[in-house]
Amino acid sequence: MASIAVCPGSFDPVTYGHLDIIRRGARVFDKVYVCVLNNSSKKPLFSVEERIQLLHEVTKSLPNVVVDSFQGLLVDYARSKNANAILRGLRAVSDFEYEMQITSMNRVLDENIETFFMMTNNQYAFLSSSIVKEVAKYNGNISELVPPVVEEALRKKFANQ
Ligand code: COD
Repeated sequence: MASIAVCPGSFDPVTYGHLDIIRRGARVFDKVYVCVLNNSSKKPLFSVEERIQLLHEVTKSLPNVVVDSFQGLLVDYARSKNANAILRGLRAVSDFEYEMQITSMNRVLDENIETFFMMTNNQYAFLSSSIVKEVAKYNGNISELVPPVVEEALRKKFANQ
């Protein structure tokens, strides 16, 4: 049986931290669906289409990675792709409580889908889309935090605001 994982997130926008988890996941699973979903507690800067386009650009060298989006529950999306795993990244203890809550909820919704966690690469432990947006908004240097195509998209977004 093929191991198929969904790597879900807001990806608003994708950072080197996300990309590191996606790359490492693609070495472990046969296929990884990177799926943009709605996090009801966040107000996104980029549209779903913009986030998908950036994800496409930065994952194009990974043949077993598919970029997608879904409106609804993560487990429903995972089932529709015959995925048996959810892949999440963990940065710090502060991530743990939230991750435990959604992992437990997802298990109640579908006990056949396992959630796997990958520890962040130390160099990205502090990195989040929110931090990147904050720095970009005030014209700070984000070249170590996001791929060039994302940097350009952020510059354009804030130039138009
Ligand atoms: N290093 C390692 N991992 C990282 C880093 C980093 N620097 N930055 C982010 N990550 C990881 C995160 O830990 C996460 O695993 C993933 O990358 C995506 O992160 P975000 O912030 O882009 O995405 P989230 O956490 O906002 O995504 C939440 C979902 C959209 C997945 C969630 O809200 C969801 O499943 N929504 C659909 C509705 C649903 O099914 N809800 C679940 C039932 S409670």
